Formats: sequence, C-alpha cells, structure tokens
Amino acid sequence: MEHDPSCFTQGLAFHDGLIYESSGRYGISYIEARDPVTSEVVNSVPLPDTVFAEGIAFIGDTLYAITWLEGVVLMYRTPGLEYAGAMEYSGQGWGLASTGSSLIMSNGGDTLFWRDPQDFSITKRLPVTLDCHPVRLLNELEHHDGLIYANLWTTSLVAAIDTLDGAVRVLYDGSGLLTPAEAGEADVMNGIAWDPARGAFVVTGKLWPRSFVVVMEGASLDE
Ligand SMILES: [Ca+2]
Repeated sequence: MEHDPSCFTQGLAFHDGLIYESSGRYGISYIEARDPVTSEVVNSVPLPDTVFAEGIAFIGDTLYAITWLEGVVLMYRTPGLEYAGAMEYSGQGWGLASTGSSLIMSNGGDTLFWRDPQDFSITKRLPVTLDCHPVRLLNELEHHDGLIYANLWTTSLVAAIDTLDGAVRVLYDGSGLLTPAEAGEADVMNGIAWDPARGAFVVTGKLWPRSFVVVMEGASLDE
C-alpha cells in the first residue's frame, strides 16, 4: 500500500474505517486520517509547533496523542479532529495503544504503563522480558487479542507481548519488507495497526514509501 514518504510515523491506528497516523518532529507534527484502501487524506490537523507528536490511540471517539518530551497528551474528537483538551504526565512519551477502556503507553524503557483515559494516571505497570531479560526501547504499540505488539526502536523487530506476564511470545522481523533501495531512503520501521476490516495488521515506518498488510503468526511477517 501507498505510504507518504514524508510522514515521520510515530503512531498508527484504525478507527471507524479510517487509518489514523501521527507524524513527529518539532514544528511539523500532525495527525491525519486516510481511507485505508485509496490512501486519500480525509482529515488532517497540525499539532502545536512546541510539541513532537508520538503515539496515538482511541477510547470511544476520542483520539489521544502523546508527545515525546513535552509531558502532555492532546485529545481530539473524531471524526472532525476538533481539539478536546490536554492532560499532563511525567517522563517521555513514545508509543500508545488502547484496550478499548485503558490506554497503554511506552516511554522508551522496558515497561508498559496502563493509563486511565479520564486523568491519564498510571493504573498498572508491566515490565517486558524476553527469556527473562528486559526488553528496552519499546516504541509504537498495538493491542490485539490479549497481546501488545511493539516496535523495538532502531530495529525492524516487532515483539508480541503477553499482557498477563509481560513475556515476549514471538519476535517478528520486518527487515525484508522494503527493498534495499527503499530502505536506504527510509528511517526505522515504526507503526502497527490492527485493521478489523481486513483481519490483519498494517505496518509501516518513518519515511517509508509503502505500508504493508501483514499476518503476524508463526515467526515471520508475510506481505
Ligand atoms: Ca498502533
């Protein structure tokens, strides 16, 4: 699938038949909604110049957008993406996912934080391990069917994490998705979204020219 090669992908999530994506960096951060089949932009909203957009996730019709170093989560109402307020938190913001009732956040460390969508307070902490060793640099997230899928920053790996004990059940390798020429122009893999219409995941990366519909079962990513 087509992907805007200028999009510095920090968050990716489906909502009501559209695919939403956040793009980072100071002064040019934005969130946009696209038709997942035609890639046509349906809606787009710039973020304040002072924030670096990171992960996005939905609770009901509210889109939550965390920021990298600013300690603020911005809220927007769908489908119009009208600004709906902000809440504060401590520390860095990297990835965000939704269980439907709770938000799950990463901050670049080895722990996932469940947060209350009403006040963004932490309700649960889950250290992530692979063979009993901490897994750091957890980045973009997606929650599906009892697992949290996490991009591991600087790699093309996606960890499927058990929400009960934090153990990585499977590591998927997306390094073969882009051609070598495409990969040379692109930044790291980042962005995972469960598409209920396709019954599959859509994955992409920062400045990637394409996104991919993938099935993450077994030990590899299949385009
Ligand atoms: Ca996601």
